[in-house]
Amino acid sequence: MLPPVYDLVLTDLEPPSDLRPEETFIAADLADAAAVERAATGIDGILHFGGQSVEAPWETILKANVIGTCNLFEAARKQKVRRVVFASTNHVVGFYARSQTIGPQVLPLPDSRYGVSKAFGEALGALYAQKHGLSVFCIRIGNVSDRPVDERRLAIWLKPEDLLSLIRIGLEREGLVYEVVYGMSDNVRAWWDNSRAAELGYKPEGQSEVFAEPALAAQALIPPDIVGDRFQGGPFCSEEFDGPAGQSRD
Ligand code: 15L
Repeated sequence: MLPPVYDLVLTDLEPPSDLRPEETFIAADLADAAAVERAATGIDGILHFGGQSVEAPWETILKANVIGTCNLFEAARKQKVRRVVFASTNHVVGFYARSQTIGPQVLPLPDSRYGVSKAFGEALGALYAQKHGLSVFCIRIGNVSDRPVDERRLAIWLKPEDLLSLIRIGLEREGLVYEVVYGMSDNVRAWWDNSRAAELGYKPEGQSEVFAEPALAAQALIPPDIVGDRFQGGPFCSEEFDGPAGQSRD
């Protein structure tokens, strides 16, 4: 939990059941530009974690993650919000092979319509940072959970406390214009070079290797996935896959 230095205004379609007395809630659909702008009024920094967070039909992705993210950045510009932390995803680069180590500057290779929409959000953030002076911090989140639950998650796990550290960098780091970092803990099996995050002050405390034994035991019970096991995005790559199975950029 963030220390109480922020007044939190939460927004979603429905109020959360665990809303605290000190938090304010404003109902808003991301696809409703006027509602999003109302929610952004008087706000210093936005954590954009809303929208569709897994694969879905185009119609859903378009409304929640494309139109919704446009509305979000436009509301931030009009209301002079200084900072946006954008929850991006590892699925922007899901079709890189697990044998590769990639940094944030590689070409996007999305593994899903969802991944494409997050690549769009990152690009939109760059536009608003360069053209309109917002500070935009994109976190390509791996998997946030109490513990990594399978072999893939040993590489991409993000301890919740480490996500908070990254969010604080996005909200508080001086001079930040536009950055993309990976949202992962201190994982020895990582596929990502997160040195830029370290330069910005990120010191992850979680170590996925502590959970290697149960995660690998759980993996042993999962049927092999000829495509998903080869690529970083896992099952997001194999879902609807009908290309040549050996194709990759490595
Ligand atoms: C994501 O982007 C999803 O939001 C999350 O639910 C997980 O599926 C995660 O990726 C993952 O790759 O494990």
